[in-house]
Amino acid sequence: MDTYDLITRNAEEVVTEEEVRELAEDPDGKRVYVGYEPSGVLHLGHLLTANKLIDLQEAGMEVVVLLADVHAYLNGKGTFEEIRDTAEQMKAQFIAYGLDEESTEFVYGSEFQLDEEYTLDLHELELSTTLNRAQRAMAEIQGGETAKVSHVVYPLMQTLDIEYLDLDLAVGGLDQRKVHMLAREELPELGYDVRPALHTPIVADLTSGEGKMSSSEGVTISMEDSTEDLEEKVNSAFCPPTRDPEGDLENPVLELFEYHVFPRFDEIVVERPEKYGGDLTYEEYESLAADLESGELHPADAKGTLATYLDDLIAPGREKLREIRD
Ligand code: IYR
Repeated sequence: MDTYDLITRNAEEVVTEEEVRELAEDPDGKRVYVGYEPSGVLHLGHLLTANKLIDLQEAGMEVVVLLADVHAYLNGKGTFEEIRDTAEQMKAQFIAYGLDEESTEFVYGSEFQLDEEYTLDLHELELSTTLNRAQRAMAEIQGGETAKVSHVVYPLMQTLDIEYLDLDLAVGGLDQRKVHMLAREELPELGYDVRPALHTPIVADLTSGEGKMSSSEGVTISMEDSTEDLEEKVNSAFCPPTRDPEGDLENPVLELFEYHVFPRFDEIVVERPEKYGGDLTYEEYESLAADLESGELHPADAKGTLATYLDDLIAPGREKLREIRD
């Protein structure tokens, strides 16, 4: 795969293609990051951006994972001490999942976000950004409750992180896009460079195929799930034959194959008894999707296979969590 394709595969949005093409010409040592509000247990949402980081590591880039403790605090996720604790667990699970321990830089937000220079830049951004703009940037991240002052400070700090971590590229789920757009507008106002961004898709809710899969609503798959939990969840997933059934619905089973399984395995084997046609082997997502649509692949076989591969991906992190908790 060519470097640009590797960098951008499975990205829902590239801002801007031209800037990312330029990066792809000389990716070695370029710095890229994702920031996460620390959470004790990783779920598929975290793993989707982690897959992108693994692609970028493979492309030769330097990966920074921001353990956004101050952001989590501003978003009401607990006391500083609790947040720090969960951040350590999060880091251990990312490494178990496959981020390279040697070359990945894990940084706590509080290591630089409380410095004087950062704080003064933050105040400058507070002066130049309207309340309305900051609230809009935050709306999708914060998920609905009444905005506190902390909720408008949050996106401004996320803007500054891109400069203070000396990054060449910002990565996040589509829910981060408005913050990255704000950053592209505001950083030059402070005399800093504009950076490109890549946004990963948001996977639909497993059982309904609507909206987004999230830990706060509906069903998500996490490092805490046992093999049986996982099978049960995947077996009850919505799985029509096509990718875009109708209206705003999605096929979450196909989405999970595309964004979670195919990027991490060279081939996928669907095991079937001879009397049902024997095993099927796929090297790319498109062939599996085509077989599901034509009826060659039965949804029940697709789900069983999905559960097996997801279980493989989750097993090392699940093991790590057990170790930490014991
Ligand atoms: N807003 C993210 C967390 C976060 C991301 C980045 I990139 C930062 O620089 C800081 C925080 C979330 O929704 O989890």
